[in-house]
Amino acid sequence: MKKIIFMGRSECGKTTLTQAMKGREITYHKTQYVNNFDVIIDTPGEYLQTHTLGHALALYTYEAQVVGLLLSATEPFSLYPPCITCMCNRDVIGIVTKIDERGADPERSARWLRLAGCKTIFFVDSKAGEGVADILEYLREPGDVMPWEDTPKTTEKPSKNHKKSH
Ligand SMILES: Nc1nc2c(ncn2[C@@H]2O[C@H](COP(=O)(O)OP(=O)(O)O)[C@@H](O)[C@H]2O)c(=O)[nH]1
Ligand SMILES: [Mg+2]
Repeated sequence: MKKIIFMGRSECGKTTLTQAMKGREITYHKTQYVNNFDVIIDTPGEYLQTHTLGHALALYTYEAQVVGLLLSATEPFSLYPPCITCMCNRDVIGIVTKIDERGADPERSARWLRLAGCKTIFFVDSKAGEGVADILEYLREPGDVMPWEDTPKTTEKPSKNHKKSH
Protein backbone atom coordinates (compact mmCIF):
# COMPACT_ATOMS: atom_id res chain seq x y z
CA MET A 1 0.00 0.00 0.00
CA LYS A 2 1.19 3.50 -0.73
CA LYS A 3 2.11 5.42 2.37
CA ILE A 4 -0.30 8.24 3.20
CA ILE A 5 -0.05 11.11 5.66
CA PHE A 6 -3.24 12.50 7.18
CA MET A 7 -3.57 16.20 7.97
CA GLY A 8 -6.50 18.13 9.30
CA ARG A 9 -7.60 20.14 12.28
CA SER A 10 -8.22 18.53 15.67
CA GLU A 11 -11.31 16.37 15.87
CA CYS A 12 -11.80 16.12 12.10
CA GLY A 13 -11.39 12.34 12.31
CA LYS A 14 -7.77 11.51 11.34
CA THR A 15 -7.21 8.91 14.05
CA THR A 16 -10.65 7.35 13.62
CA LEU A 17 -10.05 6.98 9.88
CA THR A 18 -6.59 5.53 10.58
CA GLN A 19 -8.17 2.95 12.86
CA ALA A 20 -10.96 2.21 10.37
CA MET A 21 -8.45 1.65 7.57
CA LYS A 22 -6.53 -0.76 9.75
CA GLY A 23 -9.71 -2.57 10.73
CA ARG A 24 -9.13 -1.75 14.38
CA GLU A 25 -11.83 -1.51 16.95
CA ILE A 26 -12.26 2.22 17.45
CA THR A 27 -11.04 3.48 20.81
CA TYR A 28 -10.41 7.03 21.95
CA HIS A 29 -6.84 8.13 21.41
CA LYS A 30 -5.57 11.69 21.45
CA THR A 31 -2.75 12.15 18.98
CA GLN A 32 0.15 13.79 20.82
CA TYR A 33 2.89 13.25 18.26
CA VAL A 34 3.43 12.45 14.61
CA ASN A 35 2.84 8.75 14.35
CA ASN A 36 5.14 7.56 11.57
CA PHE A 37 5.60 3.83 11.93
CA ASP A 38 3.21 2.40 9.42
CA VAL A 39 1.67 2.97 6.00
CA ILE A 40 -0.50 5.66 7.54
CA ILE A 41 1.11 8.67 9.18
CA ASP A 42 -1.29 10.23 11.67
CA THR A 43 -0.55 13.78 12.81
CA PRO A 44 -1.91 15.99 15.59
CA GLY A 45 -4.42 18.63 14.46
CA GLU A 46 -2.39 21.29 16.27
CA TYR A 47 0.25 21.00 13.54
CA LEU A 48 -2.24 22.32 11.01
CA GLN A 49 -3.73 24.91 13.33
CA THR A 50 -0.42 26.47 14.39
CA HIS A 51 1.46 28.48 11.81
CA THR A 52 4.99 27.52 12.92
CA LEU A 53 4.15 23.82 13.18
CA GLY A 54 2.66 23.87 9.67
CA HIS A 55 6.20 23.75 8.29
CA ALA A 56 6.74 20.41 10.04
CA LEU A 57 3.75 19.03 8.14
CA ALA A 58 5.22 20.24 4.85
CA LEU A 59 8.46 18.40 5.69
CA TYR A 60 6.60 15.24 6.69
CA THR A 61 5.02 14.99 3.24
CA TYR A 62 8.41 13.70 2.05
CA GLU A 63 7.90 10.64 4.25
CA ALA A 64 4.74 9.68 2.36
CA GLN A 65 3.68 8.98 -1.22
CA VAL A 66 0.23 10.51 -0.83
CA VAL A 67 -1.05 13.39 1.30
CA GLY A 68 -4.61 13.22 2.60
CA LEU A 69 -6.21 16.52 3.60
CA LEU A 70 -9.16 15.85 5.89
CA LEU A 71 -12.10 18.14 6.40
CA SER A 72 -15.16 17.26 8.42
CA ALA A 73 -18.51 17.65 6.66
CA THR A 74 -19.73 19.45 9.77
CA GLU A 75 -17.08 22.21 9.69
CA PRO A 76 -18.48 25.67 8.94
CA PHE A 77 -15.04 26.83 7.73
CA SER A 78 -11.85 25.53 6.19
CA LEU A 79 -8.26 26.11 7.32
CA TYR A 80 -6.82 25.24 3.91
CA PRO A 81 -5.70 28.19 1.81
CA PRO A 82 -6.52 28.06 -1.92
CA CYS A 83 -3.98 26.08 -3.99
CA ILE A 84 -2.04 24.87 -0.92
CA THR A 85 -1.40 21.48 -2.56
CA CYS A 86 1.46 22.94 -4.63
CA MET A 87 3.43 23.23 -1.36
CA CYS A 88 4.49 19.61 -1.79
CA ASN A 89 5.42 17.32 -4.66
CA ARG A 90 3.19 14.43 -3.64
CA ASP A 91 -0.31 13.49 -4.79
CA VAL A 92 -2.79 15.27 -2.54
CA ILE A 93 -6.26 13.85 -2.05
CA GLY A 94 -9.15 15.39 -0.15
CA ILE A 95 -11.13 13.36 2.39
CA VAL A 96 -14.48 14.58 3.69
CA THR A 97 -15.20 12.92 7.05
CA LYS A 98 -18.31 12.64 9.23
CA ILE A 99 -20.67 12.55 6.24
CA ASP A 100 -23.15 10.75 8.50
CA GLU A 101 -23.36 13.51 11.14
CA ARG A 102 -26.49 15.57 11.61
CA GLY A 103 -26.17 18.88 9.76
CA ALA A 104 -23.28 17.57 7.63
CA ASP A 105 -22.73 19.28 4.29
CA PRO A 106 -20.25 17.02 2.47
CA GLU A 107 -20.44 18.97 -0.79
CA ARG A 108 -19.48 22.24 0.92
CA SER A 109 -16.39 20.58 2.41
CA ALA A 110 -15.56 19.02 -0.95
CA ARG A 111 -15.68 22.47 -2.59
CA TRP A 112 -13.18 23.80 -0.02
CA LEU A 113 -10.89 20.84 -0.63
CA ARG A 114 -11.08 21.40 -4.40
CA LEU A 115 -10.27 25.06 -3.83
CA ALA A 116 -7.22 23.92 -1.84
CA GLY A 117 -6.16 22.00 -4.96
CA CYS A 118 -7.39 18.44 -4.36
CA LYS A 119 -8.41 16.78 -7.63
CA THR A 120 -9.65 13.55 -6.03
CA ILE A 121 -12.08 13.64 -3.12
CA PHE A 122 -13.29 10.78 -0.94
CA PHE A 123 -16.32 10.84 1.36
CA VAL A 124 -16.20 8.76 4.53
CA ASP A 125 -18.12 7.79 7.60
CA SER A 126 -15.25 6.21 9.51
CA LYS A 127 -17.53 4.97 12.28
CA ALA A 128 -19.62 2.82 9.94
CA GLY A 129 -16.71 2.23 7.57
CA GLU A 130 -18.46 3.81 4.58
CA GLY A 131 -16.05 4.99 1.88
CA VAL A 132 -13.00 3.56 3.67
CA ALA A 133 -12.53 0.80 1.08
CA ASP A 134 -12.32 3.40 -1.71
CA ILE A 135 -9.30 5.01 -0.06
CA LEU A 136 -7.65 1.61 0.43
CA GLU A 137 -8.23 0.86 -3.28
CA TYR A 138 -6.69 4.21 -4.23
CA LEU A 139 -3.58 3.36 -2.19
CA ARG A 140 -3.38 -0.17 -3.45
CA GLU A 141 -0.15 -1.40 -5.00
CA PRO A 142 0.41 -4.58 -7.02
CA GLY A 143 0.40 -7.62 -4.75
CA ASP A 144 -1.54 -5.97 -1.94
CA VAL A 145 -4.25 -8.09 -0.38
CA MET A 146 -7.29 -6.12 0.69
CA PRO A 147 -9.09 -7.08 3.91
CA TRP A 148 -12.08 -8.34 1.90
CA GLU A 149 -9.95 -10.59 -0.31
CA ASP A 150 -8.21 -13.81 0.62
CA THR A 151 -5.79 -14.10 -2.29
CA PRO A 152 -3.50 -11.44 -3.73
CA LYS A 153 -4.54 -9.89 -7.04
CA THR A 154 -1.79 -10.68 -9.52
CA THR A 155 -0.70 -8.25 -12.18
CA GLU A 156 1.32 -10.93 -13.98
CA LYS A 157 0.17 -11.93 -17.45
CA PRO A 158 -1.18 -15.49 -17.75
CA SER A 159 1.45 -17.99 -18.92
CA LYS A 160 1.44 -19.24 -22.53
CA ASN A 161 -0.09 -22.57 -21.52
CA HIS A 162 -2.94 -20.81 -19.78
CA LYS A 163 -6.13 -21.07 -21.87
CA LYS A 164 -8.20 -17.92 -22.13
CA SER A 165 -11.82 -18.38 -21.22
CA HIS A 166 -14.29 -16.24 -23.14
N1 LIG B 1 -20.10 10.43 13.14
C1 LIG B 1 -18.80 10.37 12.89
N2 LIG B 1 -17.93 10.69 13.88
C2 LIG B 1 -16.61 10.64 13.60
C3 LIG B 1 -16.12 10.28 12.31
N3 LIG B 1 -14.76 10.37 12.34
C4 LIG B 1 -14.44 10.74 13.61
N4 LIG B 1 -15.53 10.90 14.37
C5 LIG B 1 -15.58 11.32 15.80
O1 LIG B 1 -14.94 12.61 15.90
C6 LIG B 1 -14.19 12.70 17.10
C7 LIG B 1 -12.74 13.08 16.80
O2 LIG B 1 -12.13 12.01 16.08
P1 LIG B 1 -10.55 11.79 16.02
O3 LIG B 1 -10.32 10.66 15.07
O4 LIG B 1 -9.94 11.68 17.39
O5 LIG B 1 -10.06 13.16 15.37
P2 LIG B 1 -8.56 13.69 15.12
O6 LIG B 1 -8.31 14.73 16.18
O7 LIG B 1 -8.59 14.30 13.75
O8 LIG B 1 -7.63 12.52 15.20
C8 LIG B 1 -14.32 11.35 17.81
O9 LIG B 1 -15.33 11.47 18.77
C9 LIG B 1 -14.76 10.41 16.69
O10 LIG B 1 -15.54 9.33 17.18
C10 LIG B 1 -17.07 9.96 11.28
O11 LIG B 1 -16.75 9.66 10.12
N5 LIG B 1 -18.39 10.03 11.64
MG1 LIG C 1 -5.82 12.24 16.30
